[in-house]
Amino acid sequence: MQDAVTSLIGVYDATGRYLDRDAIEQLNSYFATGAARLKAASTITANAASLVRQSGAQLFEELPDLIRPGGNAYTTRRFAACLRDMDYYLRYATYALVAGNSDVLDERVLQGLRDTYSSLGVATGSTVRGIQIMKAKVVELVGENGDWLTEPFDHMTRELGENNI
Ligand SMILES: CCC1=C(C)/C(=C/C2=NC(=C\c3[nH]c(/C=C4\NC(=O)[C@H](C)[C@H]4CC)c(C)c3CCC(=O)O)/C(CCC(=O)O)=C2C)NC1=O
Repeated sequence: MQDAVTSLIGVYDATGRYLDRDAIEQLNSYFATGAARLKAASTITANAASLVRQSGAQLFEELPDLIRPGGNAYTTRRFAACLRDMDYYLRYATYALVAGNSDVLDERVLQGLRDTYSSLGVATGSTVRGIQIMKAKVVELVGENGDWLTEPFDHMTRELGENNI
C-alpha cells in the first residue's frame, strides 16, 4: 500500500535521483491539502451511515428495477449486500483521501471486483452510478470540490467502467 510520499520517493529512488522541483511541487500540494484531507475524512466518517443510506435511497429511486423482483438488489440479503458494498467504497475512499493515493483502492477494493460482480450479475454501471451519487453527497457535505476530494471516487468509477447499466 502506498501514499503520496512513498510513491513519489519510489519513483525517484528507482532512477537514483534527488527530489527535483517537480517532486517538491507535488509534495507541496499534498501537504498543502493535508489538513483539508483529514477534516474531510473525519466529516465523512462521522456521517458514513447516513451518506450510505441516502445514496442507496437515491440510487434505487433512479434505478427502481434493481429492487424489483429479478433485480440484482432484490431480496433483503442482496439489498443489504449492495449497501454494504457502498459502505466499503466510502470507507476505502476515506483511506485514499488521507493517503493522497489510490493504491489502497486498487489493492483492497478493485482487484478482482469486476470478475466477482460479473459472476454475481451485479451491474457495474449501476454501481458506478451509486459511487457517483455518493461523491456528490460527500462534496455537498464537506463543502469542498477539489480533485483531492473527488479523485478516490473518480478512480473507482473509472476502474469499474461504465458499461452494463
Ligand atoms: C472491501 C472490498 C470488497 C468489495 C468491494 C466486495 C464486494 C462484493 N460484493 C458482493 C456481492 C454483492 N454486491 C451487490 C451490490 C449491488 N447490487 C446492485 O444491484 C447494486 C448496483 C449494487 C450496490 C450498489 C449485491 C446485490 C451482492 C450480492 C449478490 C448475490 O449474492 O447474489 C460480493 C460477493 C460476496 C458477498 O456477497 O459478500 C463481494 C465480494 N467485497 C469486499 O470485500
